[in-house]
Amino acid sequence: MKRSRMLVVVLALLLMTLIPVLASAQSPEKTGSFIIRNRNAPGNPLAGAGIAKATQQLDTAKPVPQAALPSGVAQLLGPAPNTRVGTLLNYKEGFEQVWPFFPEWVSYDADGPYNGEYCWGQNDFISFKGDMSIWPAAGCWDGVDPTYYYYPNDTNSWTDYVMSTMGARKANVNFRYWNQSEYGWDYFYWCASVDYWTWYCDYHTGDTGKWRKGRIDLRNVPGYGSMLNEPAVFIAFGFTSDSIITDDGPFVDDVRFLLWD
Ligand SMILES: [Ca+2]
Ligand SMILES: [Ca+2]
Repeated sequence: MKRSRMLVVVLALLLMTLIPVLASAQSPEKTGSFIIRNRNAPGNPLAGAGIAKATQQLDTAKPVPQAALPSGVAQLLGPAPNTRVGTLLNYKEGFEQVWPFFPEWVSYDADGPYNGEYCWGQNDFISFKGDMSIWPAAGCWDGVDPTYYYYPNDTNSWTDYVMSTMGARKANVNFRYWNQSEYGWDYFYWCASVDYWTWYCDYHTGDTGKWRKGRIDLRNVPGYGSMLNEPAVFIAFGFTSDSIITDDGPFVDDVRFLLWD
């Protein structure tokens, strides 16, 4: 009897010493590429939680060879000199002023008022620079403050920016992001599209643990190729969550659009 009680005590002590070890274990995270077709169609199975699930299935699917990238204008012209900063466009958005503003930026809930109407909006919970950043549930009718709330379930929140890349030999979108989302189920996306229909995206799911650099290189968009010399290129930040378990989610700041001729 005494011995078994001792065993329980020893086991309990062992568990208590393990708790900090488990707590300090690195949170999982993952990035990758994903193509979203017909993002905003009503009833699109790839909307909201559907996109999250499809992304998860993609991760377990066999790798499919990507189509050969079309030879971009940039390849013909060779590397652009890197000494001039954004000769065609040098637009920096730190979300310190009123945002979003039309017509360049839109922010919206892709499934409308279903499950509440949330979209990207400004917040001062955390920021990379200045006081403000954007967060996918801070805007629109049901928007909340990330100081007090996690992102909602079934989020399908997007913000799109449109610009021309005509005459550009090089075009980058650089930004900073900080994400803490349910690993494997809730996804932060950064995407580019030339038709507002098919979106070529990179994603992050899990915990960055810090601010991280993100980039869209429009000379070489994964799965598409060059988006240079297009009258309209759409850039999107998106966030989708499934129907259970929430967290802090993604914050985006210090977005810089740079186009060189
Ligand atoms: Ca800021
Ligand atoms: Ca979730």
